[in-house]
Amino acid sequence: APTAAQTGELRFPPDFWWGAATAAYQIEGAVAEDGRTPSIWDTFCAEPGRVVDGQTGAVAADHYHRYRDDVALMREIGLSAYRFSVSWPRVQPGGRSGANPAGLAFYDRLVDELLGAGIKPAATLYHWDLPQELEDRGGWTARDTALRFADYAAAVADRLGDRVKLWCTLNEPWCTAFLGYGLGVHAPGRTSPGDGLLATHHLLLAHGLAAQALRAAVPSAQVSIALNQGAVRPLTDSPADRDAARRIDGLLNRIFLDPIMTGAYPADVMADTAPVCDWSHVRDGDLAVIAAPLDALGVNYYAPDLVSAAPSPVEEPSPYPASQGVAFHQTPGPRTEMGWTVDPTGLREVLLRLHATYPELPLYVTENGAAYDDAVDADGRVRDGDRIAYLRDHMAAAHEAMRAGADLRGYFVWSLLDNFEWALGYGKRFGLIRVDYDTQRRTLKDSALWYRDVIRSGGVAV
Ligand code: PNW
Repeated sequence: APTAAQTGELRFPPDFWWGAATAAYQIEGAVAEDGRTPSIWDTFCAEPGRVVDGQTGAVAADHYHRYRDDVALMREIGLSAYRFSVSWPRVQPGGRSGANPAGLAFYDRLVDELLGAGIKPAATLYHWDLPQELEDRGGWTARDTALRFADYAAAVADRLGDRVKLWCTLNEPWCTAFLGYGLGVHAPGRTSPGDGLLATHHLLLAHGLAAQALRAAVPSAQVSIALNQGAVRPLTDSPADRDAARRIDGLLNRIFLDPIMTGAYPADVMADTAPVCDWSHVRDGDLAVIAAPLDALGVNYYAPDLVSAAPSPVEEPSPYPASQGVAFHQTPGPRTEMGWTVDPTGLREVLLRLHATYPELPLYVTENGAAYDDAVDADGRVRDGDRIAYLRDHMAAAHEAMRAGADLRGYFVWSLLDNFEWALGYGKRFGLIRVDYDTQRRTLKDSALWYRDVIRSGGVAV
């Protein structure tokens, strides 16, 4: 038989977590069932012009009713872990009342179903569905929202903490703060760069308080946060372009990572954003809460960024506060349906930088994947070779980072199922499993069958 080297097979550790990820609002549907109240995404979707074709998550992939079938499909693929998110307004209607037993019961059933299938549950507490009532009181620009989040985290930990193997407090606070409050293309659709920075701090405070609540409820809880971490590259080597890259790196990566890991905001980012934010909302003691030790860091990686200094102030609205001096460019290379350039070297770069900066920090890739315009062939198969190539090349990049020392424990494909891709609606399909939204029929794409073989063999053929 050929050796691993001859066939070009990259071996992963036997205890490596092979996962897939989803988020509540993107797959569950059942938005008015069992006591759930509206979230900011229900509100946002109802506003004309916010989401492509006025689509909403009201039904989505109907996972709330089909979770048993979906877990059976996960088992067929052979997943060792599944990352889902808990819907705050399902578990704590309005975000302020007591816990809703019927809402918690859904996640209780899901977790048991996963364990019965031999799949480790990884739970995200906030994947963007803030209870609307809390938004009406200021949302993430209000400090109180962070305190409410800690109560909610405690309720979830009380019910699921004996079985959840990994917690993610927040998913991609960059998106919530800068797409939701700064640029306004995500819920709640506010357009104030200063609000984006207020939201950043209150999200981080919520993370720190929730970490405390999780550990108080379950001393052995494994606590992480899923951050967008990207490679930000300068267009040229000029000092001006390099400074533009420093600025965007600060607002994408370091503004979230540094307070958590070191207990301080990056001084350059505070100076850069002074025109839109005086930072007086940061109170004594907050940073100590935010810097509670992490058990692992989750990295969500899709594509690199390419930036330069702009010759004149850029007028096009940007998610990045106070960055009118920065121009964004398309990284050369093939792109996915999202328009995002396929560049696995960025993932290796991100993992190696994290390893170099925080050598002891265990890492998970909590999201990585691609949207493609999958066709269903006459024989019912979805031949998504482009997705297989994307996943294979990113797994190979992750493997390189591991060989260079990064302590990567697992990898979650975004996403298990085709789902509601936020403001872009159902047109962008990220799933390993195709969903026919007319019939709710599921079909394993070729990528799912390929992933099954990767998991079975514990290696990726390149
Ligand atoms: C992430 N950007 O969102 C989310 O965690 C998922 O819910 C989502 O479906 C997935 O990636 C694909 O979009 C992002 O503008 C949204 O750079 C926007 C950006 C990045 C990630």
